[in-house]
Amino acid sequence: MAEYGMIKAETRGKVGLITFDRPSALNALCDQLTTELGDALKAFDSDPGVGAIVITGSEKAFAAGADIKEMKDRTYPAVHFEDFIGTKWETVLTVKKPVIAAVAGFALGGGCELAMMCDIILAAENAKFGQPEIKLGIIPGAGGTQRLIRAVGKSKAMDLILTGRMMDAAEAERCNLVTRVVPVESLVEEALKMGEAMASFSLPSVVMAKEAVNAAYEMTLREGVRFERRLFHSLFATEDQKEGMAAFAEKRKPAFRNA
Ligand code: CO8
Repeated sequence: MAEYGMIKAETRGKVGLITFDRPSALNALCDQLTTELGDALKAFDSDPGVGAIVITGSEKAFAAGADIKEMKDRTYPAVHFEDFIGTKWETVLTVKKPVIAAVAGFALGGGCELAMMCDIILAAENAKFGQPEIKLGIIPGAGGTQRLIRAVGKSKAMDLILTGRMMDAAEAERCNLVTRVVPVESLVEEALKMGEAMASFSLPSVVMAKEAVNAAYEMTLREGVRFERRLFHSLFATEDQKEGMAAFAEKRKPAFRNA
């Protein structure tokens, strides 16, 4: 695994674990950190030994947003022509394997948006989510206005985006932003367990299940069901479908080969 300066990337069993390591700035997402995150995600996605990926920060902060000090002097023409927050910030959306955000502490602005780009958010009891951009004279720029409303509905999204307030883990669980809340000290272990469970199944089915669920964001119900049906049918062309069903009939554990 490559060495990075602002993140750590390691494999734990069949799970790729990426840990933000920029404590001096509460893991603010500067250019270097974002580049390293993208590189590590691509490396894990193409590693046949990895079946799922966990992204986490420290106990104090998942990520306190885009780096304000790096952004503050940028001009309109510069951000426009560079396409600031362009595709590089969204590499996580191109990953085929499941990506779990394990969030403790602050997940603010771009940090909250990054967590929402992941497939699942698992929160520690001390997690705090928010889109405080309004306090800086800007608005969310990495999908916050679009993904938050889909996750929590209009009133809550407007409340968070227009007041810039933070919501705690209990509120985030009540409004379905996160799948569940766990103690801070077991956050990473629980996320790895979740990833390991996913990685134990046939990769083609895991990848297609993720793709089908994500398609629901962008399709009508009729198109989405049609898309799901096509993927479902295609899995009957895999060896793992034969193995999974034979193993059930023979009352044994399946030995998936990702084929
Ligand atoms: N950028 C740069 N530095 C930061 C950031 C940040 N977002 N957040 C914290 N830091 C730095 C602080 O400046 C401080 O550095 P120093 O010690 O050198 O002064 C250090 O981290 C510790 O921070 P605090 O002393 O402020 O710690 P506190 O515990 O008192 O407060 C808070 C924690 C409440 C999280 C506070 O730091 C804060 O409000 N941070 C800013 C949060 C914010 O506004 N985030 C949104 C940024 S804008 C954005 O994300 C736009 C999205 C664009 C898309 C991104 C795509 C992924």
